Order: sequence, then structure tokens, then C-alpha cells
Amino acid sequence: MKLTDRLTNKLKHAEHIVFLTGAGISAESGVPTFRGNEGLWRKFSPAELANFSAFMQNPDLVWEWYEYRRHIVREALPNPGHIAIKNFEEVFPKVTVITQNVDNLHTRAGSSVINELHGNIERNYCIRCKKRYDYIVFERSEDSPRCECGGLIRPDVVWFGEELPHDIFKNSENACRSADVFFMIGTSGVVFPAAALPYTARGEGAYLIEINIESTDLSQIADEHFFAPAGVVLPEMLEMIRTLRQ
Ligand code: BJW
Ligand code: ZN
Repeated sequence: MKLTDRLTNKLKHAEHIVFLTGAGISAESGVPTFRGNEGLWRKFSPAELANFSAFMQNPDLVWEWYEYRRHIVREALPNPGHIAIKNFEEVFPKVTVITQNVDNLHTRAGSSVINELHGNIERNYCIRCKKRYDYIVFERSEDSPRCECGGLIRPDVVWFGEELPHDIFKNSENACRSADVFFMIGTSGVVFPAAALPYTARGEGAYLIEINIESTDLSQIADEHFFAPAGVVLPEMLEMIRTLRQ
């Protein structure tokens, strides 16, 4: 890998690095992405399952999908991409992770500042009284879990048509405003408002780097691209940065 003079110069002087990650950062840990053929579970697209009316119509089906995914993420391990992001903290004074993922892998890799835009798959809450239930184990043969109040329990994730957690989104926007270098990693950039964050960063002068195995809706605004797996690009780039900033 070779860094351009411009990127070398940005990385040499940067103080605040922001990472916006999507499902692609966890693909090398064996967690399926959402879009493309790989994203289909049975015959359903994420859009058909990740919304409140699908849950109310068929809570057992939606629970089964989440239980299938929980099983995958509990078995998965952070990969060299997550670990490199954590280790950027050894080189830069400030590193912020903004993730659309619900899989906990940035936390398990040890990153210090993580904004989970779309919730976390290990948390749940009652739709009636809002009581929290963490780490439920749901058996496929069972009916969807219910709260002691009788209400249905749902995963604490953000579905289509739902608002993102307000403070987390505000903090993310603020991070974008002070980013020197902004990485967009493994996201198709089609889901809003997460996909608007790179525009906020760029508007305030951040240098935008995309790492993805293919071009995306965000490619047009990136200053530079690395079209290769994140778990390959990030560790290699970090080693080059260590030399630069010695
Ligand atoms: C690799 C790789 C490797 C593979 N290395 N790369 C403005 C315009 C248009 C629409 C809207 C808009 N504002 C709001 C909307 C509606 C909607 C939306 O955006 N729809 C679009 C799809 C059209 N947004 C919402 O509804 C949001 N809420 C909202 O706006 O509230 C305000 C409001 C309220 C009421 C009424 C109206 C407005 C909420 C969005 C919630 C998204 N939820 C999900 C599910 C989360 C829970 C769960 O996990 O189950 O979030 S959907 C799903 O998509 C998930 C993801 O976080 C999200 C993004 O996907 P991501 O991460 O980009 O994954 P992929 O699969 O798309 O891409 C993977 C990428 O990795 C690919 O590019 C690969 O090439 C790459 N890759 N291997 C590097 N090794
Ligand atoms: Zn309840």
C-alpha cells in the first residue's frame, strides 16, 4: 500500500480521527452484511424485518431473525480491522468510533469512544412499560418473550422509520464537526441519517477516506479510496502511520 503525499500530510498532523463503520467492518469476523445476496435471511430483506410493523405482525419471526444473528455475533471475534481501529488510539490524541452496527465488536476490540447509532443487539426492552431486559436467550420453539407487565419485549435496535438515539446522534454530529480525518468503512451509505454524517464532516473540512471492497453512494464525496477489505487495509495503514508520527 502506498499513501499519497496529501494523505500522508493529513495523517501526520491530524488530532481527531473519526471512523464511521457499517456491516462491512464485521464481514471478516463472519457477520453477514445487510445488502446484496448475502444479506438475505431465508427469503426476507432487512427492510422487511427491521421495522416495527413487521414485529407487530409476526414477532416470533423477527425474534428468530435476531436470535440467529445474536448467535453469530456471540461466536464472532473482533477482526484485524476492529483491532486496528482500537490501536489508532495509540497514535492519535482523539479517536471516535461511530458505528451503525449492533454487534458489539468495537466494544469487544476495546475502542474507548463508541457511538452506537442503531442500538445494540444484546439489549432489549418492553414495548409497553419500557423496562430493560439485557441478554435474553430465546429458544426457537418458544413464543416471543414477554415482560412481567405482559407487553412484548423487543430488541433495543433502531428500525426503519424510528428515530436514532438523540444524544448519540448529536454527539456523532459534533465529532464529525471536529474530525481532521474521517474514515467511512464498510458501509453502503444508503441508510439515513447515518449516511449524512460524512457530509457533515466534509462540510467542516475533514479529509474523507473510504475503505470498502466496492464503490458506494459515498464514493463520490471521498477524497481517497481503498478498495480492499478493511481487515487488510487498516492494520497496514496503522503501521505506516506509526512510522510517520514517530
Ligand atoms: C466491506 C467488506 C470488507 C463488505 N471490508 N468493506 C433520507 C433519504 C431517504 C430515506 C430516508 C431519509 N431519512 C430517513 C429515511 C428513511 C430510512 C432510510 O434511510 N431509508 C433508506 C434505506 C432509503 N431511515 C430511517 O428510517 C432511520 N430513521 C429515521 O430516519 O428516523 C427519522 C424519521 C422517523 C419517522 C419518520 C421519518 C423519519 C432509521 C434507520 C435504521 C436502520 N436500521 C438498520 C437495522 C438496525 C438493527 C439491526 O441490525 O437489525 O440498520 S437497517 C441496516 O442498514 C442496519 C445497518 O446499520 C444499516 C446500514 O447498513 P450498512 O452497515 O451500510 O450495511 P450494508 O450491508 O448496506 O453495506 C455493507 C458494505 O460493506 C457494502 O458496501 C460492502 O461492499 C462492504 N463490505 N465486506 C470493507 N471486508
Ligand atoms: Zn413491560
